[in-house]
Amino acid sequence: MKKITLLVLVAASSTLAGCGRDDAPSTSSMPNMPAAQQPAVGQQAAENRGMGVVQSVDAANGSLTIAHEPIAALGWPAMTMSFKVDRPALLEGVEAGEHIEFTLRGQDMSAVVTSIEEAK
Ligand SMILES: [Cu+2]
Repeated sequence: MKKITLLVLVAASSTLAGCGRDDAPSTSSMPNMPAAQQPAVGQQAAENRGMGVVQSVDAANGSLTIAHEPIAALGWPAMTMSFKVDRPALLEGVEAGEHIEFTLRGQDMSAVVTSIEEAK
């Protein structure tokens, strides 16, 4: 009984992560996979790469808005959203309309941008 409750909680938190979409990757597609071997929920240290177009930069708040492409590792669809940056210097020279590659730390809407480079 205790284990079942835990699995329900894990499933619920997976649903909350990832831009508000139900994108839990493997719970239904691999029913025989032991829970312990599934990707850990809430690995805040993991970094993922994304690509997108800068919509606006808010240097005063240390944030920018990116129309990002899907980020498969996070199960995110393409969308426009605002991100905080890890440090203000990341925003230097970044302008609206710029195509960028970026890295994200975190797996939900509060993910923080840790690097920005111009896309080639
Ligand atoms: Cu998003």
